[in-house]
Amino acid sequence: MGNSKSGAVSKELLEDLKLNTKFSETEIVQWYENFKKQCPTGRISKEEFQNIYSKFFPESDANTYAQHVFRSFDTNDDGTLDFKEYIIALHMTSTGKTTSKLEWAFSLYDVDKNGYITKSEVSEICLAIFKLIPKDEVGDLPEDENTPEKRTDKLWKIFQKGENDRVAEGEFIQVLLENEEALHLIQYEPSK
Ligand SMILES: [Ca+2]
Ligand SMILES: [Ca+2]
Repeated sequence: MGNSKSGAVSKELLEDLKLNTKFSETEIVQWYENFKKQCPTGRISKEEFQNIYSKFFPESDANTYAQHVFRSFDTNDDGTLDFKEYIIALHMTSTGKTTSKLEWAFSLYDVDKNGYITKSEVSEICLAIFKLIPKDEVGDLPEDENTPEKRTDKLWKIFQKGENDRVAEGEFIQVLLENEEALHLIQYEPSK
């Protein structure tokens, strides 16, 4: 018999994804077919990911932010996104419950993946976010968050941390669950 349908998603992976996301079998199979069509090698490189991502932000420079998003999705650190990483990412960022989204946000901000967020990591992501915001929208931002530095300071103050302190994942999630403003500051929501 063998594995004649090598193009199909394996049973183990399907079970795994059904368990770890709220997607149905039909959805996963459908996404897998699309994924294989767009990406016959079964893996998305960082460059391909940046290209795809940039299409959503034609008026700004999404490259730096896309690199960070890619890093946060590439959970096994091999420099490519496979189908599992892609689906889990999709689940966490679009349809996941708030906590899963915040877990993802934590991994986005934890640039060196050491389990803690420092102020310089917040500053790095804020810089990337600012490149993502179209120029005409930057002018509409409140005075105390209209530069990457101000935004970083404002966020860091909400976490009640000193310059050289760091934030652990549990703390990060708890603060964001309790603070609407922090939730707004950690991300860029396109206004249109
Ligand atoms: Ca990977
Ligand atoms: Ca870190």
